[in-house]
Amino acid sequence: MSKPPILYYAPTACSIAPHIALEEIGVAFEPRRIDLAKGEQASPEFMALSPLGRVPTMIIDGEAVTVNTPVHCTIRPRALRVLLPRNRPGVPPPRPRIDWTRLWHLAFGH
Ligand SMILES: N[C@@H](CCC(=O)N[C@@H](CS)C(=O)NCC(=O)O)C(=O)O
Repeated sequence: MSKPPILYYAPTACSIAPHIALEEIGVAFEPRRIDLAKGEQASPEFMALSPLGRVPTMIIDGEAVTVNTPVHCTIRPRALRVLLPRNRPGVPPPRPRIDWTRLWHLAFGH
C-alpha cells in the first residue's frame, strides 16, 4: 500500500467491517461516503469503480477492489503484522489458526 487507500463506505452498511479494520491497524486511508438512500451507488462515476454499485469498494494504488473478503485479504498482511502478539524470548511465535480477517468479515459483514 504505497498510497493511502480510498474506502468507499456507507454508514450502517457492511463496509463498516473494513472501516473498523483499517482504523484498528492504523492504516491511513481516505474514507469517502456513499449515500445509499440517495442512490449514489448507482452513479456512473461509482459504477465505473464498482460495477455492481456496492460498498465496500476500496481503491488501492489506483486499482479498485470490491466485496468485503477481497478487501480484507488485501489489508491482511498489514493486519497480521500489527495485531498478532509479538514474539517473546523463549516462546515460539504464535501461528494464526484461523484467518481472522475472514472471521471478521463473517461477523460484521455478510
Ligand atoms: N457480499 C458483498 C455485499 C456488498 C453489499 O451488498 N453492500 C451493500 C451494503 S451492505 C450495498 O452496497 N448495497 C447497495 C445496493 O445494493 O444498492 C460484500 O461482502 O461486500
